[in-house]
Amino acid sequence: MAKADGFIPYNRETYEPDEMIRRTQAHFDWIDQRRSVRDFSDRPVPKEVIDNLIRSASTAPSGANKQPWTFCAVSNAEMKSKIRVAAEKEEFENYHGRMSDEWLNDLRDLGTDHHKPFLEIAPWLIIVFKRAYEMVEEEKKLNYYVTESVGLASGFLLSAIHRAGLVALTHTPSPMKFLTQLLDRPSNERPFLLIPVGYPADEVQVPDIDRKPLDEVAVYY
Ligand code: IYR
Repeated sequence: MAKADGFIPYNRETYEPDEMIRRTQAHFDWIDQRRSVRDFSDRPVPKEVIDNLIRSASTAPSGANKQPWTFCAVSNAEMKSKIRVAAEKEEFENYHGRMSDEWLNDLRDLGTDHHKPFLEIAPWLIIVFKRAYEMVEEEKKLNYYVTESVGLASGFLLSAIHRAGLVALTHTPSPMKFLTQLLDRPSNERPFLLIPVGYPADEVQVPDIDRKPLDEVAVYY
């Protein structure tokens, strides 16, 4: 088939319905094992693993293929401590006045509070920044669907972390402006998520909460 310049063939294996059912069931069983974890081991994780996780995240689709994200990977103990101190300061305010009673009540099952020891214990913190625009030779260049794109990349990142047998938490110590300052990011970048990554602590526990069943999340027409 003739193709326009700038296109290349894309050939992927396809499957018969029975095999698709088997594969999609197996994928669900696997990804359903992923949980947000707040108790990490301090066991080191090689930088090469983090490189590969970020490479996988960066394969996500994005508006006009602008790939409007930056992943800051922090293993330096001093920097992790600074991030913990600043995050706990914001979270103290969140838990003591900034969050509504309804919000605090909704968090009860998760057992969270303003203490965030995992920010020092986890071997890596990946801070995802969204790039609102690009500066190219002092000219502002647009990015598109930035939040959607960076959300997708973060989802890809979480699934790659799960594949590695590691655990993570999608943490949002808002306001997150302190991350721009501590990590010295340029003004076109905005902090999006702070994701500690590592091995789980020994005998880790997670909240006994459920996924919604299919009939609550899917509508067929
Ligand atoms: N950012 C706070 C509060 C918090 C908010 C939501 I929404 C959560 O799902 C969990 C926690 C914290 O990290 O403790």
